[in-house]
Amino acid sequence: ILKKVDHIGIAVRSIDKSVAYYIDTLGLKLLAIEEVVSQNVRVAFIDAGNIKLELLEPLSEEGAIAKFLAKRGEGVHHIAFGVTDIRTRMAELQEKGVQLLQDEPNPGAGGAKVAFLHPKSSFGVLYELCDKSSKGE
Ligand code: CMX
Repeated sequence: ILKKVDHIGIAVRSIDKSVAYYIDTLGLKLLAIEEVVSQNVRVAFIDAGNIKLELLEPLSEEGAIAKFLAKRGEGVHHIAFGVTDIRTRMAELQEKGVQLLQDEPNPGAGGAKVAFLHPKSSFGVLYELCDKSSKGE
């Protein structure tokens, strides 16, 4: 049911400082920068060919990314699977014993609906389900 990785989330202290590495040094293309206030982050999407990279900078000292940076420093934060029909996918995974971090899909970047799988039930990896088909649902 999870066929395609949409993006990889990378926690950074500063998008302004790190984005030049991806654009100027690695030669990748910046797609968009936006604030996702509900997640307390500013994000930059970078085109990495078959997937995107999502740089995540905390908007304040609160929230998941700020906590991650304080505890682990900069680095890979999550892997996001592109899905359709996110509520059905969530229910299927819950039935199989996967611990979800939300009961309802949350608003994510680009108008997507998102939900996260707890790293404790995913062998140490924070996975995201990302549904762009349900924009405006
Ligand atoms: N990847 C893997 N493991 C992680 C992790 C991550 N990104 N973040 C935390 N963990 C682990 C910690 O190492 C810790 O493990 P130990 O108990 O063995 O030390 C455990 O999870 C609990 O971590 P914590 O630091 O105490 O943090 P919290 O429990 O407060 O929160 C998590 C962890 C994953 C539940 C929380 O970050 C969350 O709800 N995340 C989902 C939302 C999110 O990440 N939003 C930001 C992205 C927004 C976007 O993409 O738009």
